[in-house]
Amino acid sequence: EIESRHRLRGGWGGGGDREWGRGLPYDSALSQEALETLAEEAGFSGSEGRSLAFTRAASVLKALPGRLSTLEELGPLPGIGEHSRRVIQDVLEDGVCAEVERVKLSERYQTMKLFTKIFGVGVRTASRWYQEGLRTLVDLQERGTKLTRQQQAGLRHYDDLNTPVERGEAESISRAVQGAVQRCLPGTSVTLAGGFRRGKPHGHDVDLLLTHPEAGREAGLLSRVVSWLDSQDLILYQHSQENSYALQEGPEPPGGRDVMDRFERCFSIFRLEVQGGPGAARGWKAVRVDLVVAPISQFPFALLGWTGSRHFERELRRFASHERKMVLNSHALYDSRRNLFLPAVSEEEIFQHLGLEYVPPAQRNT
Ligand code: DGT
Ligand code: MG
Repeated sequence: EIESRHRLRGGWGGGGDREWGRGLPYDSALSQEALETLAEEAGFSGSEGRSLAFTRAASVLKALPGRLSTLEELGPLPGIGEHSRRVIQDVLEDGVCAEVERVKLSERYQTMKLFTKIFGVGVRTASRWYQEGLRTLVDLQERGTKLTRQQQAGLRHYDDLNTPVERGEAESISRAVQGAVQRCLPGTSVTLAGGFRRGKPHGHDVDLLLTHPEAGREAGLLSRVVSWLDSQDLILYQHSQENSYALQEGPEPPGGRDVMDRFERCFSIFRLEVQGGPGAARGWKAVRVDLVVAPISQFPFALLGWTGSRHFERELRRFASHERKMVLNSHALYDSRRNLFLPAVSEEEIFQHLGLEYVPPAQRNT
């Protein structure tokens, strides 16, 4: 069930964050898209390393100021390997890269993309279905494919869940959750994290962090909140996971890739009333919402970890471990040289511990 969290996202239509971003020069946006397609394809083939290399190269392009018109301008940029350079060169010279076009047209890539966009379906499941000869969403239904409850919900709400969530919609869901927590445990705060906190106007889901200023009071909160929301017909699907984090266990081993954190958490699909947009005719739209409960002492780490972007988190954790011999995750920061946890009451303090200047959320997009 956790598979879908780990899957690669090309963003809406493969363009990543481009459409809302910083007015990228046309050429470099095309190269970026090409590299993201190859990253996605590598992920579909289970080549995580190759996938990460293409993702990094795309991120380097994204961070470049100004227009890119020749490959030489790139110079010896770290993070852009031989293969990626070739792709960029093709795009600069011909407007397209033949390898990327072949990938985009391949039946396997298209099918993998279709299936991994189902909530609850990851690369492994999609790949198995492909090998079994399944090609369309109708195939899944007609051939009686065994689906988990999560995948059934994902299939039922496929179109809605693959329609971007607008900021206004995220805020409205945040308010509904705010209302619910005030009933269940007054004083609880609800924070909109993820891409919306970084200033994106739309996203694929709504990430909400819950915490209470008095340590321990948050215990048992999530199930009460979810029950109440459910009783208001606001929830179409949900499954929860208990908190399994214990500081005494010590830090996770460094270098553990993009591991799930261990907060108490609810993966859900909300039923959001809408006036316009794709769901207007029926008056509502399905929206993916993650509710995460963090104890107050871990909140700054959770906030930093859940604000993203994924790439920013990966690089920050890598910096912590390689340059500072510290282990950073969404629960804590651990100094391996001194064998101690470094507490923090704010994100600013975490950056201070790392010896870095504070990076505000809006600058964490690459
Ligand atoms: P979006 O929703 O596609 O517009 O983009 P984001 O940036 O909101 O991405 P999302 O919702 O997948 O995740 C938000 C951040 O939270 C991202 O930096 C990674 C982090 N995150 C998501 N799921 C998990 C998880 O299971 N464990 C940990 N540690 N972090 C997670
Ligand atoms: Mg999100």
